[in-house]
Amino acid sequence: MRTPDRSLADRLIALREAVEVAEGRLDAPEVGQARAVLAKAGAREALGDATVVALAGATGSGKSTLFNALSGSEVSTPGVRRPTTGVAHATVWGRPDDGADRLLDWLEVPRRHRREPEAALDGLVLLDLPDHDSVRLEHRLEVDRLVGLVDVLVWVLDPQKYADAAVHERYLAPLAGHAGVLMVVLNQIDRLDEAAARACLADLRGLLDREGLAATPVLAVSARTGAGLAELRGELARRVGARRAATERLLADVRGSAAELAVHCPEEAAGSSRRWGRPAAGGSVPGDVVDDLTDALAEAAGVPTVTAAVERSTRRTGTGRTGWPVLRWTRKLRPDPLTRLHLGDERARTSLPSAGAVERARMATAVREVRDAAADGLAPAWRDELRRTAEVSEDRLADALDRAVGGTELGSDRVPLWQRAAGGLQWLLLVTALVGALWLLALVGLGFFQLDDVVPLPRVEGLPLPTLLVGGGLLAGALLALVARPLVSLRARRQARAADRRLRAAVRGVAEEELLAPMAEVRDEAARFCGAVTTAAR
Ligand SMILES: Nc1nc2c(ncn2[C@@H]2O[C@H](COP(=O)(O)OP(=O)(O)OP(=O)(O)O)[C@@H](O)[C@H]2O)c(=O)[nH]1
Ligand SMILES: [Mg+2]
Repeated sequence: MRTPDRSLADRLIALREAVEVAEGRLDAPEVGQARAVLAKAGAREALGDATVVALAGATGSGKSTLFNALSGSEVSTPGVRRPTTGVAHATVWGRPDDGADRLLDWLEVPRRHRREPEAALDGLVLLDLPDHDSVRLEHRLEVDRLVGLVDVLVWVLDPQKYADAAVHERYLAPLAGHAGVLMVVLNQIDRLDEAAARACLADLRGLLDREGLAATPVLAVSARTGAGLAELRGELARRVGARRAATERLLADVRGSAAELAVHCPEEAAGSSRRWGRPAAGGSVPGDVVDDLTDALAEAAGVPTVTAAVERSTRRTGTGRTGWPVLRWTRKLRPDPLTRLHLGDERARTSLPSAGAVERARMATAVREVRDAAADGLAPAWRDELRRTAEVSEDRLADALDRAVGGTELGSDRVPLWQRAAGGLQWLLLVTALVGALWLLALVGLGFFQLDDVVPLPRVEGLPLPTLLVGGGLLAGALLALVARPLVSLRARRQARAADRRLRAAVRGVAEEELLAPMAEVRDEAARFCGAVTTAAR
């Protein structure tokens, strides 16, 4: 299988993401190993596998001329008036990729030039720095900044100023511990005859040895004639090669570490071009499993108790309103089943009975089913994480459910028009019966005083009117109550169903917030982790 052309930088970014996701979630030794690889890579390597070589030195030593000679074209303008070079220039060897550009962005080198690929020097980024002893402060600052960042520092000296104390004290001596990153070039060697050149080189060598830079190579070159440039190129190629090897080692480390992390990702079917899969993110729990969970939670939260109370309470008030006024007061003796539950206060716990063993067992089963569905396609470590998440969620569930049920609006308090009308009619009928009764009473009184013949008794169809009023009023009232009863029941059932819907929606909301969302988050994280691991490993 061909290794995809992915830069070390991209792989490191991916590995870092995988470690970030795994932090605090995956308890596995591979995560620690990946962290160690990242620490080894450091910040500089994350920017690419280029070798940054900077030419530094005093003004007029010939840095820009040497830079151009190495670059093979006039990139940096050498000048007669000193100092010339104000900002760093760069030449990049090798195929264009954004790695070197990113690196130069990071180094803040704006002027860039690209060279044709040249096998030995591929990956070399050569910088021409402003002079170090510049009178202009910004030049000095630029040099100081870049000297600390580059991989190889080529210090360019000239025969006149090679022993300059400023260079030796400020730059070369402090680099004694880093002799490996330093090279010293004695430029303008064409200006000296052979004997003088040898003497000058010997003197410089002794100077460096005394400063603890015995391991630092010194090369004599002439940027103008090209003498010694081949050796300089050779030395640079060696450094580039070493760095490339180090990069390759790091690349292998990163890929190896990512491959180890990949045990926490599902393995795809053999024969597939991709070895590791990525679990689907987000809501993977099937609808019917969620429905089961909602049912179980609703039962455990006492939703059936509440809906039954809603039905009874609605029927109670309905019959109270439309029933026979004579019997109405008896209802007042029984308390409203709904008020007894103390719903509607979100701060306090309701008086709903807590779930019994059966409900609790059913709830646990439903939670387990949801968890198993969410764990589908996840590697064991992520399943563990999912289990921990579910446990935390379960602890919070009971309180959240009670709050949700207590805070749900159960139905409108609006009295239906027909119930109002029926109630009014009941009163009217009662008054009618009362009028009839009073009339009869008056008739009894008149009879007692033998006066019943004086007042004529109106009759309807042969029946005396007061008797008709009493009988009709009472009978019609009872009949109205009887007719209203099924309508009241119908309304009560409807109210109960509406309350049930609202309560279930609230319970579903709790399930979503406390259980499904945290689990989906674990899945998302697992997907992110496996995506990053795949990027870093393949
Ligand atoms: N004879 C001779 N002259 C050289 C050589 N290299 C550079 N020069 C000359 O030295 C002068 C300074 O060269 P630059 O390359 O501009 O020097 P620099 O180090 O870049 O100077 P700054 O940018 O000011 O720091 C120029 O006139 C070059 O032609 C060399 O090898 N031999
Ligand atoms: Mg210059």
